[in-house]
Amino acid sequence: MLASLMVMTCAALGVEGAGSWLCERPVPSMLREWRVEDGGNGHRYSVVVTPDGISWSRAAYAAELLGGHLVTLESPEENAFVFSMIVGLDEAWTINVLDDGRRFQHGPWIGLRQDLEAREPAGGWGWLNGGTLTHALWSPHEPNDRQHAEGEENRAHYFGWGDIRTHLWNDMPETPGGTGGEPGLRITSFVVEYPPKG
Ligand SMILES: [Ca+2]
Ligand SMILES: [Ca+2]
Repeated sequence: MLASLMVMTCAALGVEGAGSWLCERPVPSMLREWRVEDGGNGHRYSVVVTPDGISWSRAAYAAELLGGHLVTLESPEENAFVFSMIVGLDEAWTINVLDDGRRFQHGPWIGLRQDLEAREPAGGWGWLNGGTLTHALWSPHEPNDRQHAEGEENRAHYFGWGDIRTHLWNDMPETPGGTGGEPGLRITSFVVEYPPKG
């Protein structure tokens, strides 16, 4: 159902340039509702996979094209629901191996970003919809605002280490693996949140 929604969106908008990647390849995805009767908010969620990698801003733009927004995880329960959608989805994760052999799991972008004027590394984080970050689920030692050649870490995504994918988050530059950045470092997916039906 959602796959056809995406195809329609691309065709209807005649997306070129910035959005053309959406139309160039099939997009594995699923659409799930966090049902009110299950304690949820009635919103629907999908995972969009972009095998060549995608910047946070392009992901946010694409989420709007699809009729939603980058996911805003405003409770631990909502975060757990979304994580249950992505944890087993291999295409949504990439593995980054450092020179010293340590391995990290890089999962989907989420709609969490940092005010550029804020104090580093933990200040000024907030949701795209203006919601405040009332419960931060950072991975241990994150956010660390690790300096990359392509910039500071001011956007957030799901993260893990070794072979473990977790429900916890890491801060990351807007364009991972950008010019001068770490070769091969990519985020290859994002989660879209849609309003309730009707
Ligand atoms: Ca930062
Ligand atoms: Ca980080």
